[in-house]
Amino acid sequence: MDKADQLYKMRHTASHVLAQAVLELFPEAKLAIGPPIDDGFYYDFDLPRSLTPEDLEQIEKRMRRIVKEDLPLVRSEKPRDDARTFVDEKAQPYKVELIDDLPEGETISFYTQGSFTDLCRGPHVESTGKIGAFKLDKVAGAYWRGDEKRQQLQRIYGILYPTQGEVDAYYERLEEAKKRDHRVLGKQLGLFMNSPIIGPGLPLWLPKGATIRRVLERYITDLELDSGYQHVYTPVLAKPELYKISGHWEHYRESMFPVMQIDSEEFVLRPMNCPHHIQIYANDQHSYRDLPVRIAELATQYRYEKSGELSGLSRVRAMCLNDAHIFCTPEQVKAEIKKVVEMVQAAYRKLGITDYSYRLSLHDAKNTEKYVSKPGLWERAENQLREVFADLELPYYEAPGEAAFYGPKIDIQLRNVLGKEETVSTIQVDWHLPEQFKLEYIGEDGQVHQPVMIHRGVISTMERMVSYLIELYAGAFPVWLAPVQAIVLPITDRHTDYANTVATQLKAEGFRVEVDSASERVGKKVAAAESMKIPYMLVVGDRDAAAGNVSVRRRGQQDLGAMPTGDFIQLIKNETAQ
Ligand code: TSB
Ligand code: ZN
Repeated sequence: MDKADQLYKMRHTASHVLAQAVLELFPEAKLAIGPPIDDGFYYDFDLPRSLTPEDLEQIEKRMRRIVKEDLPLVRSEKPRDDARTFVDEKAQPYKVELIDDLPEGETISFYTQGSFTDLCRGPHVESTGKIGAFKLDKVAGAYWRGDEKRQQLQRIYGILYPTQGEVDAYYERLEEAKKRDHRVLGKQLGLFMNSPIIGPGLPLWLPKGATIRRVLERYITDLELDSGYQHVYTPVLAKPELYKISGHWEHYRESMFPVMQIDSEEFVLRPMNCPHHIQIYANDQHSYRDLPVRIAELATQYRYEKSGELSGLSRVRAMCLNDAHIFCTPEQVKAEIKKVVEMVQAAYRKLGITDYSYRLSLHDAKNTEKYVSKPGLWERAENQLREVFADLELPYYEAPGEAAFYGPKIDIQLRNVLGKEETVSTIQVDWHLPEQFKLEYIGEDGQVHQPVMIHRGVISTMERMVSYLIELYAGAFPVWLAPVQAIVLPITDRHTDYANTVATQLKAEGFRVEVDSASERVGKKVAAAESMKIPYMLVVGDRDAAAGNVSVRRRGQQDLGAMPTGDFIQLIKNETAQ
């Protein structure tokens, strides 16, 4: 959302109206910040007690009164000292802190509506009557400045659109989205679980979820083997020294689990696999003739993600990445990246992912804590990626401050069912780690040279990709991915033997098949299979058994009629071969 957008201004003004309403009802409230966001706005408050749903109703009522009053929003500017005194007198310590943090020389502006004034850059709509249609949605906990060590605040969220029709449409979309939410479906379809005694962000894959994962892993491993990758296995622990050399210690430590001591040595869980693959590369001498060396692993890594950010399978603390590190000559970088882009495109075609965008994730020169600083490193690597986009004629957008600490990335961005954008596949150019580890190859000139590294994840983490696919397909996976591809439904107990014969035939052809031999009406079994989103239901009764047939029903009420079992096998083979 652009700041100049009318909708941005409406949502931003609504957050001021919310703050005014809260202050009128709770004069001792301390205000933190209140920005516009996708679908609406929020404001963080420090309040003497927890808000109840009734409070939310009262606050919303009060907001509607302020809207009716149609108060104009008036901008004013104050010198720093006056600004500070002003918010201090109003007993607003969070605002004092915000002013203290503003860089010297910055204009300090306020917006006033009626009796309420807030520190704010703007912009806003002209008056409180022009904020559109809204509804207060919920209250959630939030920390001041997102820092868990600081004050816990209450965040009130509102939904806002220009018209009531759009607000209603938002809630309808939300209802629809909830049905697709991978956390809901993951439970319903028995794909994964969490256990409080194991811990947050550490999901367990159940047999059906593990089947989907295994199919994906086989698919991508085969594709990598065809594309000249070599697969390795490496341990999930290493000594901190490894990460001190790589720079993770300096730039990535906040995302690492703490050190553990064993005997007289220290170890850490790895947050990334690159330094391990580097050790494998460095184990041999390389000539330019061997390059590129492509080292791949379905590698488990551990990251400390804040508990508030964890979500189902899409953001976890233990994850298995479809990782690879390509070691190549500087001349080979662009061609290798293009191959990876093509691999991503091929994988997405196979997975049925069509709605994605390319993000060029760049560094932020001001943030030296997050990024390594070496002369020329960023310009060279970032320009190489821009050239790849130009050569491939791919549309993309740039995102400063989203690079890895060691280099820029091509990130492939997908939206989850709630509209949240997530990075899935990633391709990264790295001139930093090869230098840190003094990697070498002998060039055509007989001299020692330094290779360049490309880090890439095509499927990304199994966790994130599967969370995305569950939502994409609303759990109704294409046949090749479905954990159970067909279920045989005997009409009565009499037909169970024949059902088992059919299942055996299908299993012999490599299909994942179950038999529902419960003593239930077949209608009930069909309903159960539909709710598990199994692609094919094979109903078998007397006539089928006599003729060697199955009566085929496709998920979603399509009756394909009776056919010889062999014909069905051909049908499902054709479908999974694509
Ligand atoms: C590609 N060293 C590189 C690797 O060689 C690397 O780790 N890159 S990464 O940090 O960007 O992570 C790769 C991908 O893992 C991301 O693009 C994202 O899709 C996925 N990912 C990152 N963090 C999480 C998480 N907490 N839960 C699930 N998936 C994650
Ligand atoms: Zn890496």
